[in-house]
Amino acid sequence: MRPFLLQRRPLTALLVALLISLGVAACHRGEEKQATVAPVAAPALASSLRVVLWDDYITPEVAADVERDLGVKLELDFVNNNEEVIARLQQGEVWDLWTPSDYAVHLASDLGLLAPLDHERLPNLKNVGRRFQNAIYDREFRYSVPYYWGTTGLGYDRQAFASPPASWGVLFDPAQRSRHKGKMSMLADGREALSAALIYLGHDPNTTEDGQLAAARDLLIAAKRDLAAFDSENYEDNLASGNLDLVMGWSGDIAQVVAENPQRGYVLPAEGFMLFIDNFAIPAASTKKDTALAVLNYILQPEVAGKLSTQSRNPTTLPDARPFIPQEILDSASFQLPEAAKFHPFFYLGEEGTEKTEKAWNEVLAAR
Ligand code: N2P
Repeated sequence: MRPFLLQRRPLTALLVALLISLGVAACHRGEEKQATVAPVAAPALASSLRVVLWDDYITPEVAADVERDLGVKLELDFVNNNEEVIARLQQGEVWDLWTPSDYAVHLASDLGLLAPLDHERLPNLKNVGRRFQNAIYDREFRYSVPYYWGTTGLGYDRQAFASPPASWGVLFDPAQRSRHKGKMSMLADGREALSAALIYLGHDPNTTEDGQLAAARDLLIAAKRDLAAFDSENYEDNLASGNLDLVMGWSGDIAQVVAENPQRGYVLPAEGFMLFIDNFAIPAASTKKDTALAVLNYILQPEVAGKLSTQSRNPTTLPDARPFIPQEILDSASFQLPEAAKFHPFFYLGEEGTEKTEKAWNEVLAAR
């Protein structure tokens, strides 16, 4: 616990530097490095690979490219929750590739659920921006490769709000909330939901302090009575269709909705918000690690990463992928962090802290 706390500052510095470097990368779009196009030769690749990932993280189009170029059929399981994948891995489910978030890499590697990555088989690792190299949750890409980053904020229907709902108060202040009773949802994700409540209360979203966690839990229980749902699966559709006025959600997902319909918006709450880094990692139980490495190396090509980033609208960690992303997407909201933005990274909370947050979240889910 202690060494982890001592390491907080470098990550914040890393993220600030990362955000600066993304801007710098935009200025150097012409100076594209020679990309490694050929996938690394891996002996006797398996014919299929089971991948568990967040929605949209690999598109059917890129899966078809992988099958054509490597002869590997990707079986994609979409699970929009780190803790659910960890629980299923612990129960013995076998996947060959997974997209854990920052803190979940640390948690899963501590639990022995991830395989160390053989960098010899990942020559395209060099394409990952240097700013991502020393992430606090996994130094030097030992178990994971950062692939996307994004923010957690609020998607809203412009017709339902006179001005952008730029505060978590829209969910947590009873007077504001009552105006949209039954027309709002929050992510079904303990770390995310508790973080929003903690930020609104003025606390560190990575706190493990009992009183603060209890206050956040109680705030979520009160909000729950007026919510349509805790939902991480269908909220984009509900925002797009007008079923809901407001959804707490992830930047890339909401950007896809906004791109289709200018009557929808995305706003980062003024009190602060979470910034995530999602990664690729190979579960320890995979029996097809060579094939998983070959597929991972394939998607670490700038052109492939550019295609995936364009479709998911999640900013990529590969600076050289930017020339493969349309300028209007590079300029769009989900690729920017406003200068004065108050973002918080997710930290691994240690064994005890993880148990405490899971208990608080289970109490929210069980409450009536
Ligand atoms: C799902 C995006 C999930 C990001 N499309 C969560 N870190």
